[in-house]
Formats: sequence, C-alpha cells, structure tokens
Amino acid sequence: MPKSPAADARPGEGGELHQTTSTPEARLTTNHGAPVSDDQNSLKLGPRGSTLLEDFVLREKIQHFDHERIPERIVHARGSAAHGFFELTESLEDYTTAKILTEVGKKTEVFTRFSTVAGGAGSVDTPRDVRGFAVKFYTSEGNWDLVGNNIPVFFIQDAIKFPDLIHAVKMEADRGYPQAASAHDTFWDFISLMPESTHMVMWAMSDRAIPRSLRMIEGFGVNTFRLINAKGEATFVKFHWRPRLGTQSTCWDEAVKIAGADPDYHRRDLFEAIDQGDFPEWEFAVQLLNQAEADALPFDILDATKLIPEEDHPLRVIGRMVLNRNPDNFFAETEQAAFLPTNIVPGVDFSEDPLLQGRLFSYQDTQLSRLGTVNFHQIPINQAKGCPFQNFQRDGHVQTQVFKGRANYEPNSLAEAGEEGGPREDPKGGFRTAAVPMEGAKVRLRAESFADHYSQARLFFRSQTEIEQAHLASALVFELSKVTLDHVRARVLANLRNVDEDLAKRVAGAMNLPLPKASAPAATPIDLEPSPALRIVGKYPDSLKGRKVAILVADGSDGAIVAAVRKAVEGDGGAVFIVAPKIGGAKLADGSVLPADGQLAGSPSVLFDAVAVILSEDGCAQLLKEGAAVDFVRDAFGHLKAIGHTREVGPLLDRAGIKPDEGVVDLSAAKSGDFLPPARTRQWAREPSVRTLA
Ligand code: HDE
Repeated sequence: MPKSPAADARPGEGGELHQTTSTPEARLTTNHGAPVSDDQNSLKLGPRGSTLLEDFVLREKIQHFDHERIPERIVHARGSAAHGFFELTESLEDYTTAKILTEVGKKTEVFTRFSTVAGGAGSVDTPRDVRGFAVKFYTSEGNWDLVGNNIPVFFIQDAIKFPDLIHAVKMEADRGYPQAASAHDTFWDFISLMPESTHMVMWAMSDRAIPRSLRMIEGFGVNTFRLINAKGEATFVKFHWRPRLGTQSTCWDEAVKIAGADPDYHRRDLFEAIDQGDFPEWEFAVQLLNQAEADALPFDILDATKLIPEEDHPLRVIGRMVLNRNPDNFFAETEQAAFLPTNIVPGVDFSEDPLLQGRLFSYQDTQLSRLGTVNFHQIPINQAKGCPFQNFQRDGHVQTQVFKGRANYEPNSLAEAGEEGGPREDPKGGFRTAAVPMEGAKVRLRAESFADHYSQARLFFRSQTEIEQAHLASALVFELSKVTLDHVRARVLANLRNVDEDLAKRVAGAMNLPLPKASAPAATPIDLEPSPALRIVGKYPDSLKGRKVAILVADGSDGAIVAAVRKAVEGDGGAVFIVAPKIGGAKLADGSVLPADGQLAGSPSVLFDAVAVILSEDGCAQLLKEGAAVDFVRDAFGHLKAIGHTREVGPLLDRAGIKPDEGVVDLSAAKSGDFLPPARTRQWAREPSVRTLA
C-alpha cells in the first residue's frame, strides 16, 4: 500500500534518492549513474574543438542547469524558512477533536516560512510590506497549514478582488517598477477606491511593516476558522502567534539603508540565530467565540478586514513553536514548500469568510504552475510526514511512487481474492465539515454587515502611542508623495478624514496640500474603545536577548573597555560584533590584536541595535577622515540607538553633529552596565531632534 514515500524508502519505490556524499570514494556520475571521467573539459574533436553533439555529459549538465529556475510565487515570492516543533501546553478538548490541539506535551514537527508580499524572489528583505507567516504542522492527522500574516486583517473582503489588489501593488505593468514597494500610483489608486482596505492600510503604514527581525514579528491566521468538538459543536476561532522576543521594528530611514547594506538582512538574521542555537520562539494563542458572542460583535466575524480586540476577547495561550533547524537546501525546502489553507485537520473547519473561501481554491491551483505537477505533495517538504497518506490517485507528471497491485479504484472487492484492496474512508475519524445550517438566494452581494470600513481603522490609529501615530502619518506622507496623480492623493485624504480628522490634517499639511471634503462612508464610523494591545512602542523586552551590538575599534583602542562592554552585552543576552577599519582587526593599546567580525565600510550601524565606539585619541583622529565612521555614529543617533563611547570619541560625535542625550553614554566615565538600559530600547524622545514627523 502506498505510504508517505519518506516512510519506507527503497530505491525505485519512491522516497529519498541516493544523496551526493563527500566520502573519498564518492564518484561523480551523470543523473543516470554513468561515472564521469572528466568534469573540466567537454568532448571535442581535437583539443581545440569543435565540441561534439555526442557529449551527453555536457548536454545533460547544461540542460539541467537551463531548467534550474521555476516560476516564483505570484505573491510572497521572497521568503525564508526554518524547521522546528510545536508543543501544545493547554488542551482545547472542549472545543475540538483535533489531536494537535488536544494532546498536551506532544511535539509536532513544523516548517515555517516568512515572506514579504510584493517583491520578487530576489528582492530585498526590508521594504515596507506585510510579512507572510506560514506554518506547516506535520500532524498525525495530516498536514495542517496555518497560512497567516503579521497583520491580523486584510485589504479586501472578497477573494474576487485579490488579483486586482496584487496587480495594483506589484510593479506597474508598462514600466516594470517599482520593485517591492507600495509607494506608487497604481497601489494608491486601488486603495483609494476600496475603502474596505483602510484598516489594513493603517497597519501597513505602521512600524509593523518594517520589522527588525522575522524573529520579532507576530503572526495571525487572519481569517476566522471554526473548531469542532466531539459533540459536533462549532466555536469560532482566531489564531495568533506572539514572539518571545517581543514585536520590534526598524525606523523607515534605517530600513531603506539596510536594503543597500544587507539585502538579506532578515534571511541572514534568522539563519544565523538558528545556526548559533539562539532558537526563535512564539506563543500560540487563540481567541474563541461562540455564535452568541460573534453575533454581539459590532462587525461581522466573517469580515477579514476586522480584528477582535484582545481587551474584549482575551487571548488564550495554548502552545509554543520553536524554530531550531535551518533548511539543508533552500530550493528543495523553502522554495518548494507549498502551503495550502485547505490543508486542515479533523476538528478544525473553515468559516464562510468570502476571502478564505477564495483562498481555498487559489493555493492548490497555483502550485500547478509553480511546481508543475499534481504530485507536488510528494516533494519531501510537502509530504504528510506525521502520518501515512494513501488513496487511489495515480500517475501524473513526476510520479515518484511505485504503486503495487490493481487496486486503483474504490469500492473494490479485491481483498476477497486475497489481493491488496487499498484504503477505505473513515466515517468516524475522518475530516467532517461542520453541519452549519444555511439557506439563501444565489446573489453577488456584499453583506450589509461588511459595510463599516472606518471604525477599526480609527480604532487602530487611536490605539497607537503618539510616536507610532507620528510614524504612521509620516509613512502616509512618504507613500503619497511618491504618487504622481493628484486626484488619487486627494481621494486618499478624503478617505482619511473618516478615520481621524487630525491624521488627515497632518498628512495633508506635511504634503502642503489642501484637505478635500471627506468621502461619504458606506456606514458611519463609530468610536471604539482604544486597544493598547495594538501598540508596540513601550513593550520592548528588558534585555538584549536576540539583539546585536556593534563595537567600533581601531588601532590603539582600550581592550579593557571592549572586554567590559562585551561582558555587559553578552551578560544581558545580546551578541557583540567587532567592527574595525581593516578586516584583519585592530592592534589594541596593550599590543594585542582584536580580530574584526566586519570591516567598517561593510558594517554600517544600521545593521545593529546599539553601538559602542571605543577609540583612542589617535584612532578617533584617523576615523574623522572616514565618511563611513561619521555615518556610523550619525546613523546610530538618527535611528534612535544607544551610543556608548570613550571620551576620546568626542570629535567624531561633533563631526556627526551629535548632541549627546541620555542614550549617548560616556563609557570612560560610566560603568559599562549603564550602557544597557538605553541599548535595550530606542531613544524615542530624541526623534524630534533628528527628523520632522508629520
Ligand atoms: Fe495568500 N497566496 N492569498 N494570503 N498567502 C499565496 O500561494 C491568495 C491571503 C499568504 O510561504 C499564493 O503558494 C488569495 C491572506 C502567505 O509559500 C496564492 C487571497 C493571507 C503566502 C495566494 C490571499 C495570505 C501566500 C502564492 C485572497 C493571510 C505565502 C504562492 C483571497 C492570512 C505562503 C502560494 C508561502 C501565498 C492566494 C490572501 C497569506 C497565489 C487568492 C488573507 C503567508 O495562492
């Protein structure tokens, strides 16, 4: 009986192919096993050619290379992933029969892929964008894919608008730019005409869309699902992931510079953290609502542009996810991973959310053009590893399983003749759709209960701290200033007036544009109780765990101060990165050489959470001539980071125009530990002195 190919691998029977090995006797062969005698020279007529068509070794190698690329994902093309496990800490057995949600203490393998949405596979990691947060749980009842984002709501209410949304945000059709950016005409044109997108736009303009690290983002299932218990009762559920390292972001100017300094900033950060045993972890939580509670919400629980405030329906933490293993091969795993919202387990069910309903078709379908075969579930990363899969589906492109016997249909009675008859349905344990009563006429209509497009946009904006509101307003100014169509800008402003008068005024004022008449909302917005849970400022964790501090040194630096800062930072859970003008390191005052982790020009301060500049008088004099050194401290200051420094660094700080504040710590005078409190957060109070915010 066919099983998960990984289970019983035998050559020719599916499962893993012979891997390349690095033992001395390992022999280079063609794909078909013919040993290769010379991998340096093609077969020629004489040493100077011509090359012969007969050279099957050359042809096979080049042909395989020619076809190495596959179509990238139509959205979420740029992604980074890791393996790990999920562990349930609290059972939901009153609500669901799903084993993954009831077997406390059981560890289930997961593969989690994070992504940006708009950019291509080779685009940078730090654009202003939503982040995908897709988790594949290899459960004992089949794969469960929770394909979410780091923002709990979506731009549109109905799947039929998805192609329009994505066409609008991607590179403009005639010119092929901008790449990985929403700051352009077509995106804002679409947004301005789709008021339902306003709530998500608030999130996308907030600092959540420029995360510090993939290890520091929240995750949300976005769509409403149902849990089904043993009695067949249904409960609405929203899924949440909360990072142990807290939700942290970058500054916009910083994100832009990181894009140049390290386009792989997030991918590298995730890979290195896991490689060094610093495993990222998330809490898994649910919000549960029965029908009466759902009916009492001031919006429709099926509307994906709405969230359920935590203050009204608290999160219940039921498990954790740890990512502890990097993929062995980026293409085989991260690229070929196929996430499907239709991958669901008994005890969990969909809701009628019209966005989710469309997703149920799209993901399965897109894999055909991306992975090229209906058998994409046989690719190792996609196999149902937690359990066997067996059915009567056969053949197709790249079939890797060798099925035995004649049973490829059902019902059959072959077992009565002693032959293998194959699997049968399981009416008790199999997946069952909740018998939710429904009736109605066939219509193309948007429910009245979906009409309020502004109340939650207002809720989000008004729930933010002043700093976050200013960042959000400034992001709108940045994006709309890149828009070239006056009428589009005006329409966005007209819509913003329904969110918050002050916000609209600030954005218009910062663009020097008149405030147009407010647009007419489909439903009058209401004032909801602010939700402090929606803020991120003021919630950074009280340690440097997961963060990186750069120490800039040069010849003559004081090794004792370097050692003290290193001890303090590492003692607080942070990592230290030594930056020096030369990669070979710096000769310290005591004559010893301190090796560098990075050279100054290639290690700008945008890549770190805080910096310490430990220079002698001579060292500082030398670095005054280096633009990269001046930028190093100027950017650190501009990006609201703590700067620790020796007294001799004064001239460099002056050159960078820095007026020391509480976040600038003289390490010659203070204890190195004094550097820690400012290093653990951003110096928000400094911001008005370094840039004008809307
Ligand atoms: Fe997706 N989405 N999506 N999406 N989505 C894809 O599937 C789609 C939506 C999300 O790491 C595609 O395999 C439609 C919401 C993530 O591989 C595609 C609609 C949310 C990923 C697709 C949505 C998401 C995708 C492209 C509206 C948050 C990356 C490649 C009805 C809950 C998964 C692929 C990965 C990927 C369709 C809306 C999250 C085209 C039609 C809402 C994280 O099938």
